[in-house]
Amino acid sequence: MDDSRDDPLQAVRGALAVAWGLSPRAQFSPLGNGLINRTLLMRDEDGRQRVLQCLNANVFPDPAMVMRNCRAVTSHLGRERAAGRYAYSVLELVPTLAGESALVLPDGTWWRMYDHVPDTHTCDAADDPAMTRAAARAFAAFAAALAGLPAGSIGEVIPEFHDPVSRFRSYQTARQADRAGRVAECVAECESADRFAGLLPQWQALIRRGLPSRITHNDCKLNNLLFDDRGEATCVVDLDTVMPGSLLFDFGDMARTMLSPVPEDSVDLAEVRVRRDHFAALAAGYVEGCGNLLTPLEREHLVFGARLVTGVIALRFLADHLDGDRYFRITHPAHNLERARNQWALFAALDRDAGALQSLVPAG
Ligand code: GN1
Ligand code: MG
Repeated sequence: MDDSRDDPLQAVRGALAVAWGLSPRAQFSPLGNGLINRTLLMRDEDGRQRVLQCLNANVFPDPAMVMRNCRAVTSHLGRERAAGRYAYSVLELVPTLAGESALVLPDGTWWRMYDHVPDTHTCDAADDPAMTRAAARAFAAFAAALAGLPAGSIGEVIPEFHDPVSRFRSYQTARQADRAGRVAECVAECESADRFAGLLPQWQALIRRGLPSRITHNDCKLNNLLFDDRGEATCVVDLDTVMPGSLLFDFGDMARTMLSPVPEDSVDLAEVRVRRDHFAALAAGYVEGCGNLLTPLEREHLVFGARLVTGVIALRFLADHLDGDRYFRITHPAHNLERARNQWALFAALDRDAGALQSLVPAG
């Protein structure tokens, strides 16, 4: 971003510089492909690089809770790493000069800074099964390391975030309201949503059978993991949705972003498919990384988790399209519909292959 008059940071640049002791010539450029928060790479004159984020207050109604969770997670993982029990890098929050973990500006926006992990990059689709396996191991190790966090130390930042029943209800509400007048052009996508509802009784049965609630990441997309220049998984990022959840949610988000050869918004639906070699790698890496965390009930339902989460995100993209695009960042008016179509295509492919895929999950 330059210093021109349309600099989108102009209004806040001075306050950020004062809060974190940056030079007036610090440069900011957009970073990553996140759909919710605004993320910038900050380069200061002395060569320092940091990641600056503005929390999306529409999505996170209690930013103070988000920051408490982030502090609890990063300090716990830091201790696990120091004790040799966690092999990955840990994000480090950079406090303001006043010692606060976030800066709250008079306009109500929340800003926070992380150290930049040097020589790393993100990927939107997995090139080869070795990458999928490494990613699964890293996200699994993350959940396993968080198992030691005392219950109650992490708040629920977005209630019912992955809850399929509540997500289906919200989709129905959006369809009924038809705020953007788009329902008529989404008939096929709404039919897919109705088919998804067939999974809900099975989900409810799993809860009754004692599916464990754990501290999970809840946004295990491939691009929430940093890779180093040799292609090794290095650091789990995007900690804002770490909260009580199910391992099936984490496995599901990995599946939906690593099994298909194309990103979640690709319009080339003929390319959307489940790569079995990637599934085998995903399951092997996940079981390996979880160690003895995974119970038989969880292990036996990993493919169910993949179907469930792929369906839930398709519902969320579709509901947002029907609602007039108020939640996810889009680049063009049909973007959320394209994402929904892509994820419904993947959902159908997972449904077709479910039995064969589950048989590829190692015994652990
Ligand atoms: C959002 O912020 P980002 O892009 O990492 C979303 C996830 C979705 C994802 C879809 C808080 O994640 O739940 O799966 O987009 N995060 C939130 O790409 O809603
Ligand atoms: Mg992200």
